Amino acid sequence: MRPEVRAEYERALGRIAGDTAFATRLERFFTELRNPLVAVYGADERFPAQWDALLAAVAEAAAARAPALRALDHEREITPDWLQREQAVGYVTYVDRFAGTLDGVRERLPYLRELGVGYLHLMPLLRARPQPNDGGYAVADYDAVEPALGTMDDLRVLAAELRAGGMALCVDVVLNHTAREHAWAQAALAGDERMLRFYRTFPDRSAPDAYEATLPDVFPDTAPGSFTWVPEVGRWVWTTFNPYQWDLDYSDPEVFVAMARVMLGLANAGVDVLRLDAVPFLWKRAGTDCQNEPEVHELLQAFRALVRIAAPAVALKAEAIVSPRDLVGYLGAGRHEGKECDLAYHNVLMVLLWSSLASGRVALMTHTLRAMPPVPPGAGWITYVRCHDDIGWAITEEDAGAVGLDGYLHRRFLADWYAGDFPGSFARGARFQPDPRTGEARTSGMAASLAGLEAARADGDEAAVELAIRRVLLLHAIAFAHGGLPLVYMGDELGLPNDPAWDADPAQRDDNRWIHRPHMDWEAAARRHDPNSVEGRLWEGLRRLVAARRATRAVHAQGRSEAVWTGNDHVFGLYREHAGERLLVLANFTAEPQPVRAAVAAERAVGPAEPEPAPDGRPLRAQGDFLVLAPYQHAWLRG
Ligand code: OTU
Repeated sequence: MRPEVRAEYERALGRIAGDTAFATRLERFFTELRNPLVAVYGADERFPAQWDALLAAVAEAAAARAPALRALDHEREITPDWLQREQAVGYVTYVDRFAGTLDGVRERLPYLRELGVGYLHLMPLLRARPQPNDGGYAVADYDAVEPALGTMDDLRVLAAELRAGGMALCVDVVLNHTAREHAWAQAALAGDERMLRFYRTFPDRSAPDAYEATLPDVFPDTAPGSFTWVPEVGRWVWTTFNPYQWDLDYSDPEVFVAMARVMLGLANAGVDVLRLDAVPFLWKRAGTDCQNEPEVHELLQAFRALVRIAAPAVALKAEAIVSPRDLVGYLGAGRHEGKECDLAYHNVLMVLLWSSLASGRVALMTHTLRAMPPVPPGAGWITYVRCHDDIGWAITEEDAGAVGLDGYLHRRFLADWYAGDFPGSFARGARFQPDPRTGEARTSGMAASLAGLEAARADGDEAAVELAIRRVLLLHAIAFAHGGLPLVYMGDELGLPNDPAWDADPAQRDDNRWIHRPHMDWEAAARRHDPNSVEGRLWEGLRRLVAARRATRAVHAQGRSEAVWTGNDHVFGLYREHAGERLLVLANFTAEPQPVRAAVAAERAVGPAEPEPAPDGRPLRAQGDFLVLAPYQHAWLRG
């Protein structure tokens, strides 16, 4: 450290004298915190005061950390792969829709334990503006829980109970924007100049027009444009998402420090994983799409370092729904390696799974995954089949072209297929935010409905029901084996269909993502032990996957992961290797039996023995030189 930097470090250290663990972490991560902030704010005269405030906040948070959390800090420092292990399986749900309140969630924990869940992501639960509030993503107060769900104390109690049972808690930090009802925005509306500078605002259309020339529309249908005229301040406010979600201006160092305080507060309430919402949008630059700018990665590195100093048990998860090439950067690429987020959503895998299921072909998935850089050391993916948002068909022209497809036409095919508009489609989803200019659309729908279960049940077609169940399990099997922390979204474990009453609430009517955010159906859950019911078959299928993961060290997120050409365009191959174990998962993406040369397995010295019982529930058939997969079968061959 340079002498003047050392002086800053020693001042921070002095604030929490006697805590040797803190001193070690502060020294270790001091420049990892400082350098990116200097890179972004170094020339800003406001920076020195904010830097001092940040160090004070870090020291204060570290000093206030409860003994149980300090113990966890230590435990995770010596188990840095705690989110990457074969035991890790996550579950995602809305508090109100699952169990009414935070206390209600505590009562439902046995259900989650039975499924094998070790990580619980509760959807936005901080106090939001009144409806509409984008499912809680328009936060009015980061220091309070939404009153209908409980209090900050309830959150602390829940976190402690989860911790005692070995379950990690993930909570959203909506850091790109606040609700216009947040105190900062309210002060700005009342004429506070300093608070107005927390947001990006413009006196006239010249800058907004210039930005919009290269800005894509996130909600082209319901919230076109990225700026909202706010008469109270006589300015255009940057609103990437809805008009009531005001983008914060991270070029103001005080905004960074304010959000750092929010994160440290949640960490000390006992939250284990912070889901950083919409991170690609944090930095804006004229002439670009204002996503994935280099400054975003500097800011994320700084957030990571400050959490590591004050609360090392806590991990950061990036929500960056971007193209394959941009995605890996959020896990820390290049000079940010090992210094950025611990986890990032693998939206590319999600898209490819549904693409393969619609087409019955796996070449695009195999090629795209092979072309992606491996996860940087120490980081891991979040793997999932669907989420609370839409599926945006992020398939590039380049990847499509490499396997002889036209990217645009394939994206349109997928939107048509999953809306149920393509002849022969089994899906019952909906178009989300169709873009009239391009004809493209994203897709909403529950996994079961997209996979054909809703249509099959409506037709009373038992054979089709069986195929649909198999499809849901097939996609989860890849998510469970791929490498990363797999998430199950509430309802998919029971095959819950689209919510038929999703548009009953006028505040939600123009956002059909509510189709796949139903209330938990506890009557359906009660059928989960009936092996003949749909719920029972899905529940058992997922439990077999949890068991197969636990029994297979090769699924570790740090292990080697390679998409394999199987010689059959209908069968996906995924090879994993870790700690001396090998695993080849073969997955048939069609409703017909599909052969694969046994040599594909033999070359990798795996199989034919599967873990018992077979994760798919059906044994793998051998026929001469071939392994023959049953319709939508997934086979786990180990060596
Ligand atoms: C996120 O999604 C949340 O997951 C959404 O539920 C919110 O509406 C939104 O932020 C605003 O808070 O555009 O269509 O690259 O794609 O952040 C969903 C990231 C979104 C964005 C993602 C965003």
